[in-house]
Amino acid sequence: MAVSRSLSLLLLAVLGLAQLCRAKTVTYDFNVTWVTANPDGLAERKVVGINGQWPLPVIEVDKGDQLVVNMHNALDRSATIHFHGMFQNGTNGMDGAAMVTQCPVPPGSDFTYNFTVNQNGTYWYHCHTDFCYPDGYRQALIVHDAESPFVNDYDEEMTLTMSDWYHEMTEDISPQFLSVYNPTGAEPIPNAFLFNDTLNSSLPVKPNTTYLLRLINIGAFVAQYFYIEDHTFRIVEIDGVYTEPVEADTLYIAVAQRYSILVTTKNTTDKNYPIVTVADSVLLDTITPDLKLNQTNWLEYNADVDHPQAQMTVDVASDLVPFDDITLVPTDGMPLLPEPDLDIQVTVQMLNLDNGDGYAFLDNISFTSPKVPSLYTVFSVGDLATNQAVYGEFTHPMILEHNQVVQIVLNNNDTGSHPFHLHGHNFQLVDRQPPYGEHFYDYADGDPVPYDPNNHTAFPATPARRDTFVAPPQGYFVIRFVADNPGVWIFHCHIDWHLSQGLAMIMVEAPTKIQGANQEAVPQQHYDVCAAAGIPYQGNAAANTEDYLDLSGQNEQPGWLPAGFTSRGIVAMVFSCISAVLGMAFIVVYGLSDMKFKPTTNDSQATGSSAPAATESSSETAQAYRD
Ligand SMILES: *[C@@H]1O[C@H](CO)[C@@H](O)[C@H](O)[C@H]1NC(C)=O
Ligand SMILES: *[C@@H]1O[C@H](CO)[C@@H](O)[C@H](O)[C@H]1NC(C)=O
Ligand SMILES: *[C@@H]1O[C@H](CO)[C@@H](O)[C@H](O)[C@H]1NC(C)=O
Ligand SMILES: *[C@@H]1O[C@H](CO)[C@@H](O)[C@H](O)[C@H]1NC(C)=O
Ligand SMILES: *[C@@H]1O[C@H](CO)[C@@H](O)[C@H](O)[C@H]1NC(C)=O
Ligand SMILES: *[C@@H]1O[C@H](CO)[C@@H](O)[C@H](O)[C@H]1NC(C)=O
Ligand SMILES: *[C@@H]1O[C@H](CO)[C@@H](O)[C@H](O)[C@H]1NC(C)=O
Ligand SMILES: *[C@@H]1O[C@H](CO)[C@@H](O)[C@H](O)[C@H]1NC(C)=O
Ligand SMILES: *[C@@H]1O[C@H](CO)[C@@H](O)[C@H](O)[C@H]1NC(C)=O
Ligand SMILES: *[C@@H]1O[C@H](CO)[C@@H](O)[C@H](O)[C@H]1NC(C)=O
Ligand SMILES: *[C@@H]1O[C@H](CO)[C@@H](O)[C@H](O)[C@H]1NC(C)=O
Ligand SMILES: *[C@@H]1O[C@H](CO)[C@@H](O)[C@H](O)[C@H]1NC(C)=O
Ligand SMILES: [Cu+2]
Repeated sequence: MAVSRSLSLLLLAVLGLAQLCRAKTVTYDFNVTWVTANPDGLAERKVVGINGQWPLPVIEVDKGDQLVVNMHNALDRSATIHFHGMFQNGTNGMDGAAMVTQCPVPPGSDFTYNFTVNQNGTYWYHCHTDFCYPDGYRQALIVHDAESPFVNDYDEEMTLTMSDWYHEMTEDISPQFLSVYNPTGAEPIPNAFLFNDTLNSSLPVKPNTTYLLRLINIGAFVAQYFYIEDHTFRIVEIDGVYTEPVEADTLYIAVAQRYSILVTTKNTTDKNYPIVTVADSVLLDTITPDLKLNQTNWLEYNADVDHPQAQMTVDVASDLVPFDDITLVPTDGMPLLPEPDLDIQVTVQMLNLDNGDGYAFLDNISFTSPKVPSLYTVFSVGDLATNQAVYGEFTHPMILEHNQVVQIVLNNNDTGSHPFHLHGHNFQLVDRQPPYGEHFYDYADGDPVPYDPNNHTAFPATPARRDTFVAPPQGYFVIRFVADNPGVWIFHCHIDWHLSQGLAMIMVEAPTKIQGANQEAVPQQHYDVCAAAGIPYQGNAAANTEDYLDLSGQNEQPGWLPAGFTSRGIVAMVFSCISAVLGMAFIVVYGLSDMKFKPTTNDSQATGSSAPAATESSSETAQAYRD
């Protein structure tokens, strides 16, 4: 017994060593500057380039590699990089979430990301400061795996992104979005939808050949349907989790989600087939007349024959029934986690606060960045790191104990759908109502339907796992994960507009364990960046380094509307009626109410991504660090 045990340990050690020997360091030097691009052929604009290029480079590594990205910020605004879906196990400080795990990197500063990639599959990277990645700072990150369960089932692979696209800079859009002029919080309408950062692409394919397509929605807002005319495919991976292959014909890919599919081409080369993406127009408050919602690209079997436009059905919304991701089964067979040790229940709401702007809430908290990145608060406060209070009320912190089974029940009291992402983990998809498909909008009218622990559908025995999951309009989802990754992880809606409205909270996972390896993995350079940005990196959420339980001066969300104005419905109704008839009459409404005006010259949202001055203490500047 003892002998065989030590033998197997030895074997494990040897295998581990072999793995280590194969692992290499992959280094990227990213000089981040403005460049110009015109990906839709409709408008040239400034975009965030890397080393003078846009589209940005795809990061490619093998499992086990050490990935080093040396970022030099040559923009005139702050930036970071989040490696979406990477667990950052032991390197929480490399997660890239501004004011959660690092300071936003100010113009002129350098920041090195350095971590081990212990995962497989399809990921992406993007800027994670306010209003940053819609300007083009996002691209695929691929972890190649020579031993994937389907490695022998395909001949070639392709990486394909899709995204919404704006012609205006986010710094020009955002002040109008978060404004008293937009009380309903209507999201900015994109100008185009890109396919792999361009349009009208022909992807040359060989007949009778199987392709692995890695599909990634790197957009900031709009989900997209995806299908290929006259072709089915097999789903083999979602968000870095291998799944038992399942045949499907239509996907719904929310922002931040990834699907790997195997497509086998036909034996004949007489036709080209449209690859069709259709933007989910249900998310759009208005559809501008010249916005092209559906795009045709081609599986090109023969460059010399016709490239037909997609044969669109009449009513896309009801005719496209996407595959339900909750039904997938991971190849590793991980069973349903047991009943949770910690059950977090939160409700999504969209409400107006007393500055007239629309905010997003989990329960009654609209995430507001702390004065000190929460990870650095963990490092600062010693034993008090396990005390929720030190992180401030407005980061909405949850303290998770090491290896707890955690369940999040997310009830969505909003009529829109929200793709939620948890950093540092993937999670089991335990329940969602209504499911993807023809009933997805069933709860959109009438009262929201919250999760009922005593009356729910049977949970899957081997639940699908992913890192971004869509909450249906006025429905709910239930997810589970094990708190086996010490760190401060933000849980947030991946619609960038909603994140900026505060649709986020933080999980402070095993705080006393964060204070070991994770602390050592933060190099001095990261604190130097804070100093350069003028952001404190010690103390509690209020930057108090004397009394960690004294949160006075913390960043706060704006005040509640006075009684009688507490419902978004009333405000929206008043505004839409009055502004339609009288235009500027909203001023009268505000004049009559107790609402406060935010000085427009000091609209912190507009400066959300520029060089911060975090030592100021008003709730206005709090907005600047929302992330
Ligand atoms: C970054 O690129 C800009 C513009 O090309 C250049 O002026 C600058 O010297 C570069 N900086 C670094 C550190 O490479
Ligand atoms: C794509 O094709 C459409 C219609 O065929 C055309 O109007 C448009 O200019 C093309 N755009 C680009 C960027 O090639
Ligand atoms: C990256 O981290 C590894 C492990 O901590 C370390 O050995 C290496 O020197 C670091 N590389 C850089 C460029 O910081
Ligand atoms: C990566 O893929 C290999 C081969 O399929 C598998 O053995 C390994 O467990 C995977 N790693 C992770 C972290 O999922
Ligand atoms: C999609 O764009 C990326 C980045 O430009 C490129 O590396 C990749 O090859 C493109 N995919 C296809 C199928 O052309
Ligand atoms: C398709 O490929 C398979 C092997 O990959 C081969 O056996 C078959 O003959 C091919 N069929 C055609 C029509 O080329
Ligand atoms: C191509 O031909 C092979 C046999 O030659 C057949 O097995 C396969 O199903 C055909 N593929 C398609 C897409 O028709
Ligand atoms: C495709 O989009 C255009 C607008 O971009 C719209 O006119 C057309 O009806 C759409 N087709 C379908 C079937 O939705
Ligand atoms: C949210 O509600 C809780 C419980 O009612 C209360 O203690 C807390 O102060 C509220 N927070 C805000 C921001 O209103
Ligand atoms: C959400 O909606 C449910 C059902 O209408 C209601 O009972 C609950 O109070 C609402 N929650 C919040 C936070 O508004
Ligand atoms: C249980 O849930 C179903 C589906 O939402 C609902 O139709 C039914 O009325 C519920 N039953 C009870 C006892 O609440
Ligand atoms: C993190 O690493 C620990 C120890 O190596 C391991 O037990 C845990 O499962 C890992 N967690 C994740 C999310 O990778
Ligand atoms: Cu959202």
